Amino acid sequence: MTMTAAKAGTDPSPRDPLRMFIGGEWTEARSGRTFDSIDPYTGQAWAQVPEASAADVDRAVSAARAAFDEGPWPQMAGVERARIMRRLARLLEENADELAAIEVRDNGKLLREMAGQAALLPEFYDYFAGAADKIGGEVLDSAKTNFFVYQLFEPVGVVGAITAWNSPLMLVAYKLAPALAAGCCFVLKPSEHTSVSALRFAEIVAEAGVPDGVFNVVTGDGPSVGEPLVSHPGVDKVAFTGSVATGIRVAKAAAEHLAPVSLELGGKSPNVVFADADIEAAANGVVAGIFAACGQTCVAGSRLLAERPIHDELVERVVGRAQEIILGNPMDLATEMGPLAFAAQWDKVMGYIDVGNGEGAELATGGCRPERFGDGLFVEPTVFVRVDNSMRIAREEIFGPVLSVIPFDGEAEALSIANDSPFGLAAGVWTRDVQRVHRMVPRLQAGTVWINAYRTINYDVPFGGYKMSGHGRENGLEGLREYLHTKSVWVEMSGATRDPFKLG
Ligand code: TXE
Repeated sequence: MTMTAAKAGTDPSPRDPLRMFIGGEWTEARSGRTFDSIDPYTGQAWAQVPEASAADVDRAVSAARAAFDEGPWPQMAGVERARIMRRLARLLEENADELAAIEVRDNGKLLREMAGQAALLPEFYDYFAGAADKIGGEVLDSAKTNFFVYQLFEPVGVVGAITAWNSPLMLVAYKLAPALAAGCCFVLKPSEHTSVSALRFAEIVAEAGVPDGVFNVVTGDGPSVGEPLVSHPGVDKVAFTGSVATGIRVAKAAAEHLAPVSLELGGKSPNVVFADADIEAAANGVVAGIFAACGQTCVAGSRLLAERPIHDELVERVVGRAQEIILGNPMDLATEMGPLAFAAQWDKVMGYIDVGNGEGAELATGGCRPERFGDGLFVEPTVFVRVDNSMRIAREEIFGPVLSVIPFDGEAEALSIANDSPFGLAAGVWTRDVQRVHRMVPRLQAGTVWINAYRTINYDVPFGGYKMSGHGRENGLEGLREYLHTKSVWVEMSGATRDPFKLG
């Protein structure tokens, strides 16, 4: 055991420096070095995490490679893999409170949000366990009738996964649950801001009976650990969640050895409210879209497109609710917004507030660090009005509690503004007009569209982006296909000799 984390309701701080999990063993970094994980609410270091290097990555990939090439996992009957995954799901249920508390310490998100996520984790493993014994293959009705042709779906091999800090274990589940079901082996590099939950999670994976080497965790930063992982020739597939700039670097590095990459990147998602919408529900959805999780979510509804007849009333409601948001200790269940996750993130968000003011947008509320938290990493819920879609605060991902409100007239203009973005992750549409809904949905350039709702995601529904928001899909059966190769098999049945110089 690497850490002695306390149970629910008590302090989850590990007492000793943590160790990584490689090939079924707990190990320090080769260098012996560690780095601090900082609790963003207290500003204090609360855990020491191994600072890995390329040598540790190589150990982890070799362990995963050996587990894949020689180990039982890919050859095991799907039903047996499913049994182990369900054991993992039950253990995750038992440890949900503790995992939630660890995540709050690591990234400062609300306990009420992280407790919900921790409660959902087992369902990812249950859902994909249900698919593990149904992967099989398919007989093809080929026009080449002298052949019996079928296709097999096989695990892609060793997965190198890199995740972000905003929903740490959930982003792992998006990747690991389908990868395990497919029979893949896995090396995870969690964000350097939130490594602790991944290490505690590894203990639970081992306890569930996942064979040694199938799941490995290496910790450290992007350049020294992430880059060697995605560049490693022993990695067959890369799965990444993070920023666009890093996603592009990751895709280039993986391209050097032609590993396929799935990328779940940023967004600047429009929340489009028409004059005929239920305005109370819409205002609530707008608040959920941008102030939940302090706006630190890839699907944040950071652009509010408001139809002119209801623009002022909607802004008034959203601003009113924003001013009532309870800021405070993320562990307190009454709190609605905690601190941002780390100091650089706070600097970035405050920088964008300066940009918005400089660009001529009008600050309707917020824009400051609330005084009562001293130099804590808090940002007031912020709403800019009179935003033009060409402004930087309407085009760039801020990843904080900053809403840009843009007025529009009619459906055509709504669509044109909504799609005028480098991103295409999600969109919300608020209207009572069912015909409008069906006109809008096919025209919106986004991987997820919510109608009269916002920020709902589930393990059984594919999730991913258009344009600079990335490619590939996570969750649902489409998420499973990311971890499978297709092998076509031709069995000659006639026994005839064919012309060796003719195709087919
Ligand atoms: O992201 P990075 P950061 C956006 C958001 C945020 C900004 C910075 O706008 O403000 O990114 O966050 C690893 N090779 N999003 O710095 O750099 C890194 O160690 C391989 C939005 O955390 O993308 C971490 O594990 N890996 C996004 C992961 O990549 C590398 C969620 C993400 O880090 C690497 C997160 C490299 N060269 C950030 N460099 C969303 N939309 O959900 C870094 N990493």
